[in-house]
Amino acid sequence: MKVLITGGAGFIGANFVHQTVRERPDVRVTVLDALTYAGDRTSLDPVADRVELVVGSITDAPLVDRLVGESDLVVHFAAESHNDNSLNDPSPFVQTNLVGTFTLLEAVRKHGVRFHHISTDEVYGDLPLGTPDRFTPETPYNPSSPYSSTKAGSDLLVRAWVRSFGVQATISNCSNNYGPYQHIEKFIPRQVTNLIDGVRPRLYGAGLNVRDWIHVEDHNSAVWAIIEKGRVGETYLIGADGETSNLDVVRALLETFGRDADDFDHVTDRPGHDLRYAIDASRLRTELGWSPRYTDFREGLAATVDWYRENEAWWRGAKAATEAKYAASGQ
Ligand code: NAD
Ligand code: TDX
Repeated sequence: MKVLITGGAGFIGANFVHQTVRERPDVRVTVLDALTYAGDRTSLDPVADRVELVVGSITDAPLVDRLVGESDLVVHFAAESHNDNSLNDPSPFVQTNLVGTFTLLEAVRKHGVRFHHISTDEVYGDLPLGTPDRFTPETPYNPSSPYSSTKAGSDLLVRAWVRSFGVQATISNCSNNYGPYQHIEKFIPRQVTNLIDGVRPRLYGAGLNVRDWIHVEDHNSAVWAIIEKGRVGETYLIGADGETSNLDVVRALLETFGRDADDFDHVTDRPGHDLRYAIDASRLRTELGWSPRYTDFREGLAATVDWYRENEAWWRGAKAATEAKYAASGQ
């Protein structure tokens, strides 16, 4: 089987490529990635002999048409993915997340290729703090940021192409991922690399916002379960019951580094900051028999800290510029 993986040089996509090469010797992998600031070809070094990397954009219709025409399956990870960036400049989010997804859908429609669309729980907006409510596939869309609204729009394009054109597609909406190869602009790797540098972690606002953390390996095993066993046209929510407040994440990291529990700073809050995400993944567990391997968040976090300690060469080059961008927003 020949699989086209968009965004395969980014965080989740690169981990998906590694997992696929490791566990599925019959699969031939082509990655289409524009290598934006968030993409890194060295993330594919460990599997370079098994993967063809095409550097290009998912908005390039002739290129997308050719690559999709040569594939049996497209797994679509490519996106502009960071909320804070979308607040500074939404334009690339509209281009990549909406126009890029449209371009892929037109190609899979023409060539009759199976499509899996990777999306986020942020399309549902947020939940109140301190309630048992969780997102389900029936929760109405209510995105808050330019990032999440363009992801919501891309999901709706997929649904329409399924219904109107009979495209063979599935969608997954996953909660917050952590693990190796995540860009250091994101919350956990930003604080981990700060702590490696002896810098205090930075919490937006009071730090009471809650995210439902899942290890990237578990997200990706769920994606394969959906591709192999999921019903076409269906939406699956992916989550591993990992609800934790940002404050508790920072406290866990401080403990791992042997630092005082209050050794952090509160900084300017994110405008429109979603309060809480929580996923009800029962469809995935009961229908598809999926379950996560990383059930202890503390353990997964400690392994992730070790990875950033051991792979400083991978992230060091981006650290100063990333922090300069945050400093300009008082964060
Ligand atoms: P990332 O920013 O680390 O990687 C995105 C990749 O897409 C990069 O390699 C980048 O170069 C590439 N890319 C960007 N624009 C492109 C374009 N126009 N053409 C081709 N490639 C392009 O993102 P991530 O965190 O790995 O997220 C991957 C997917 O998973 C996204 O669709 C995101 O919405 C979704 N998702 C992420 C999370 C999370 O916690 N990170 C959770 C749920 C869903
Ligand atoms: O320095 C920080 N301090 C802080 O308190 C940063 C960078 C973030 N935060 C907070 C904001 C969020 O409440 O931490 C939480 C997580 O922030 P991000 O890592 O930026 O993730 P989030 O905005 O929740 O979105 C992530 O999960 C859903 C991914 O970036 C998205 O791509 C995915 O769709």
